[in-house]
Amino acid sequence: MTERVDHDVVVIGAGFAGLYQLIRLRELGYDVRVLEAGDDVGGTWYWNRYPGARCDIESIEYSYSFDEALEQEWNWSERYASQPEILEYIRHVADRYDLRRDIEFGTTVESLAWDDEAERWIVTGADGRQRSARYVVAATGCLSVPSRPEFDGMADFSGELYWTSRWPHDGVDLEGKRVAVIGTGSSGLQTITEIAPVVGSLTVYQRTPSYAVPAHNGPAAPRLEQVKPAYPAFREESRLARLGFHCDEEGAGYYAETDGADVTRELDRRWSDGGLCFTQAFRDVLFDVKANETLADYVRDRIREKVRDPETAEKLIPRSYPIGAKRMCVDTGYFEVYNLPTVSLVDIGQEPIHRFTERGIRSGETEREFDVIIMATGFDAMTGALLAMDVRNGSRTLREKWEAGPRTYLGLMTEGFPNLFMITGPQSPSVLSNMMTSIEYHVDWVTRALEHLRSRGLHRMEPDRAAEDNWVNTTNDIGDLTLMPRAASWYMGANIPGKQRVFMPFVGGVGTYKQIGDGVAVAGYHGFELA
Ligand code: NA7
Repeated sequence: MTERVDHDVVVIGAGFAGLYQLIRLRELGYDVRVLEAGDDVGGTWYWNRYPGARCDIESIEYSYSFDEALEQEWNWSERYASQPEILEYIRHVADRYDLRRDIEFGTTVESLAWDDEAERWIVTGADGRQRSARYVVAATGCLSVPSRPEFDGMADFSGELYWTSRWPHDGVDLEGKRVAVIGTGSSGLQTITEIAPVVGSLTVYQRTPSYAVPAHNGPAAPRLEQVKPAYPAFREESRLARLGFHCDEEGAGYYAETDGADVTRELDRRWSDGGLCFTQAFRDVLFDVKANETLADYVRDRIREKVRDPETAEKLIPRSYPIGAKRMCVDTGYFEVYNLPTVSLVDIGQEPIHRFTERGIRSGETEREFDVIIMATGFDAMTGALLAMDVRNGSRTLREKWEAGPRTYLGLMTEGFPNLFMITGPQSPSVLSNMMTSIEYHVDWVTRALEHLRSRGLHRMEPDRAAEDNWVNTTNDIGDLTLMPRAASWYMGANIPGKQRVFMPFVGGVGTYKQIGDGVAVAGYHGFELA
């Protein structure tokens, strides 16, 4: 029989969320164990090492705010940090707080079973080893389980096959090779832009074109100098902002109330600033079809300007969904890549992929030969990592409970599964926000809740059914007010065959969500049963 180790808290995942949770709980004297599938810290930034991988939230915002000394000492080199620099930052934090001694690497959690009598979770790893914990915090990430679409003949392909989300740690030599990329979301765009000048030839297989805004990346120094003297106040503004980072919300009016010249001026201004704040040009972009179309047309015109071949430009122009309803991309010369004589675009809509062959890919009537095929096909978002574990309380499983879509209260807990917390779970702003702001808020909320329980001699917490039902309805209702459900996006679960189509994130904004979450806590955890 294997020996079982008991802890106060087991945290699953050693990315930004898991590490911060460990720091907070350890300083309060909890016995915490972090279980991490990878061989080091970093989560998303540990796995996604593909060429060109980069954050599309600015470095001054996409970093921890809890440690003011760290905030002052760390100097980002670029406005948008690259994956290696973000990973270096996470490793620095792990060293600074000596975190690795409480983390077990190479440990994939397979199951979580609630022992109702002992009021503890039994956590079993893929290696069969068990731990028990009063509380479990799933810091498992929203985009951590790769989606791996199966094409006929995939196993027959004799060249190299890679997934951006599981890129080899020692890199891949692509120089001069014939390369195919399948997928044109953020990962695809970044990969394509980076490798295009290096490879011998590049063929991009596109199912749905993406809207992309230029990053205008550059040195971080000017922003750091501006922000550092008043960093705490800057962070507080981010916590109350709609997206969890600064987007000049006050400067944005309603499209319907703005005259034509001012519309163009505002779009030009945001376009030349660069980044995701372009979508915040007007308050009604996600509600008003006309406002949305105006932004979409603006981006379409920019694509036409950038791509020389009109036929290719038309293929690259998104038309089938509102701008912002799928995750916006931030690019650094993506569209211009198609002006290179070595790059070609295959529209899968016109020329469906039939199968992989020994030498390449057969689509439509054509077989193209490749040395390397790169899959940038995304993730089983938001629920994927939670449901990859067998989570059960007696005969009740989370998989069954969420069959028709996730059900949570505040995206933090789910009824029937006591003492199991989720960081950036479904029905919280998470993927619609600066993840760092959302992560820190959730970790602080969970920490405060555990302290609330401990100080009152309580040790069990669970949402009540009515509160959860209300929250699910609220999230759905707000989602339905927007144009977001009109896209077959991963926000809707639409990229995974068989997955229930439900709009998963809370679209009401980070600031509003914080007010609700704070209010619930202040009201003695209203909507939760504490025992
Ligand atoms: P995304 O945004 O989900 O992009 C995946 C891309 O792969 C997208 O263009 C998909 O087309 C395409 N795809 C997925 N499955 C297939 C199949 N079977 N055939 C052809 N094409 C396919 O993931 P990313 O990794 O790029 O970005 C994830 C997030 O990381 C990003 O939003 C940022 O938050 C950071 P589709 O659009 O579904 O038609």
